[in-house]
Amino acid sequence: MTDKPESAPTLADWQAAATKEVKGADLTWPTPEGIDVKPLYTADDVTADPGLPGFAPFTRGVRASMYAGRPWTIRQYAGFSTAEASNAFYRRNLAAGQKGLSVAFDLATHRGYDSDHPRVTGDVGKAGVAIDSVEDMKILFDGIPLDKMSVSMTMNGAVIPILAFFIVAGEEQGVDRKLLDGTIQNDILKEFMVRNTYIYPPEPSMRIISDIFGYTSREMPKFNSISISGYHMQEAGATQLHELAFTIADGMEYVKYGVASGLDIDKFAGRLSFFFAIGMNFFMEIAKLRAARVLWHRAMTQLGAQDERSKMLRTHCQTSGVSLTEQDPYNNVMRTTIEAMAAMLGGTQSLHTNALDEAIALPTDFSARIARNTQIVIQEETGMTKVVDPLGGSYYIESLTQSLVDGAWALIERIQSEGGMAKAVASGWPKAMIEEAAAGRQARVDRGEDVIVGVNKYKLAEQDAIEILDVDNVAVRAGQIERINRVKATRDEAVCRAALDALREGAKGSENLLALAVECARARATLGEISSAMEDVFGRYGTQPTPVSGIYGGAYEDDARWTRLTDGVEATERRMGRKPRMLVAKMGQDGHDRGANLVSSMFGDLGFEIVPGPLFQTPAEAAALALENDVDIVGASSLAAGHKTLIPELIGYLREAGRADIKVIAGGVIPAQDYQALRDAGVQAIFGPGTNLIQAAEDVLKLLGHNMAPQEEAAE
Ligand code: MLC
Ligand code: 5AD
Repeated sequence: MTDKPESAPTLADWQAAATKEVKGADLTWPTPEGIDVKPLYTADDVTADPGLPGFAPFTRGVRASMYAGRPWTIRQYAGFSTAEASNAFYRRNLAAGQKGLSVAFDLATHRGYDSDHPRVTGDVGKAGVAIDSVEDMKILFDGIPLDKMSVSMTMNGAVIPILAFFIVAGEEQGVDRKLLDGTIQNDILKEFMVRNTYIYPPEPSMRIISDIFGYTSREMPKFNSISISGYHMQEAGATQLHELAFTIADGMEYVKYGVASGLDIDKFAGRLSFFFAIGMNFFMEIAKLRAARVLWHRAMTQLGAQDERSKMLRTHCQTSGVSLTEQDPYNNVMRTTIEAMAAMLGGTQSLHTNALDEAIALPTDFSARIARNTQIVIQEETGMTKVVDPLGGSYYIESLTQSLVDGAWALIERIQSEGGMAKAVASGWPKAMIEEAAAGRQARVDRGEDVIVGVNKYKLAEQDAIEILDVDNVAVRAGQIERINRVKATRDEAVCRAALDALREGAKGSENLLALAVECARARATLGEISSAMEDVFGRYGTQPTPVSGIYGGAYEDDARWTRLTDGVEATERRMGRKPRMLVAKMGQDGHDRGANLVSSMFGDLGFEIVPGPLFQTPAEAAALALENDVDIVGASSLAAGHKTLIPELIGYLREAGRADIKVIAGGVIPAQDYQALRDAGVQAIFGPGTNLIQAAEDVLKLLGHNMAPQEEAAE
């Protein structure tokens, strides 16, 4: 028996029926990836058989049994304050059902500075845990057996000292290096593109990665030597297609470097791992993970890998931070649930689900519990893990997977033809592509074309206050400095000096830097000392931001709200006798520059003269830049919790120089609880996450003394 009518309707019949229902409207959805998503997919859209899970090219997953055999690892990224506080947090989380660890280090550590360094006063213990020596690392894993627990460490800049501390902490726990299980992020190319916690210039940074591949493939066979990350690209505004293509191209570059340094591809490629963001475009994200596996298999075959394990893309995923909102934050629980489901339906190996207070501060015990339980509920209450790749064979999913494979491969081929990803990163075009996509997205949100519930639609009249985590950075720093001094006072100085000298010499030559750093870690050299021994030879890298222009303004062509602002800027210019001038300042070790770049682009498009401040300035340096350029306003962008220390200091320097007239405004991840303290310090306007830039520009013009015309008049 069949339920099909005698004469089955054709696609043309469906088209006619649908067209009639919507009165001829075009239902095609042009996505930011440049894929025209149709309202219906059928067997005609599926061009390739996805094969079987556990077999090449792994479209349907890297394991034959996938979650039916073993669910993905619930691996929550966490770290704050001291090693003691983070260790206690990890233990509570493991007892409550978390399965793997993932360490978030503070920005001082990322950038190779000890907690006593004058450049990092605002950063110690803030965005992650402060680690200065192997003694801190031992406390971090106290009571956590490193041969049993797999540990991911998100470290890229100071990767050599951190991995050395980890190895020695294991050693002093009595764990054989061969049994150390985990992952080090170690992905520097995306740091130069989007995340910005690099220390050394690109060439020596790439050497460090090859040295880590060499050391871990010999000494730590269970350890994943890299986590090639697209996550931060999507966070910076990249489309899923860009995230996919650039990440695979990054992976290919690392493999080429490893091979060029003399390693056998199949000796290290099986321990390369990946990391993707999972945002709100549900089906696109599922297809992205499937496409990533196909692409990596193809890329590794092309690069000459023989072993199937070398061609198998294993990945961690994290739900998208940038998709979450400060406004009506409980909505973030739903967003994260949807994203977590996309990650599992895409076949991730490991997952972090963000906490509902993501856009405001680091997770509390409460918000971490809800985030963790989101995964546990999916794993243990829904039956979703019982079937491997349950969306395999969906016409839409298979077609979307193929579109992403084709689109990304075209981009990858372009990158290869231009000499590979390191060259592309140096030339800057991938970063520019990401920033253009970010500006386009921001304009769509500000115009209400892309809906964000609670931000540009269904807004609450009043926000409920929620409890947030606040780290007493002054106390953490004082405690760290005390421990650094104790370590230095009790170590054998001659042994320590000799180990650091050997590392410095090794940096000049070709000896394995990780092996040399392990000796330094054993001798109780600090992270700052190990980093600067290499910095003596490699130097420290810095760049100038280059904001894109025309994208944000372009989206507003002929828009009355925009014209009203440009009129305002012109009037201000006439009044001041020159264009209004704004320094967009980034202080401290916070490298999140999406917001700062967006503000620079947008105000630049409006007709401001923008001074784009370099990353990592001290308040004194930012003040000097403001004075030198005689700016009217300083916009300080802060996303790593340093605002309460850094911005008041900046204002202090401006006042000292007799320039209290320079207006200071602040933007970024700033909790409402801190607004009053900043205002008391002299901050004249604060723009939190989800700020509409059109509104922000209006406020800035008012601050500069411009009387905005009422909206209605200007719109005529
Ligand atoms: C898995 N296994 C199975 C199986 N599934 N065995 C039999 N049947 C099945 N169905 C085996 C695997 O082969 C493996 O053993 C072991 O179980 C563990 O499984 P896994 O799938 O490898 O998971 P895991 O150990 O969790 O490793 C996942 C990973 C890894 C490979 C993606 O690299 C990882 O954990 N990455 C996490 C990265 C991370 O947390 N990053 C945070 C970034 S935050 P074997 O022996 O084969 O290994 C960030 C934010 C910021 O960056 O900017 O600060
Ligand atoms: N603890 C928990 N999550 C963190 N993130 C960053 N630092 C921490 C931390 N210390 C998460 C946030 C952010 C992403 C990059 O990682 O979700 O958006």
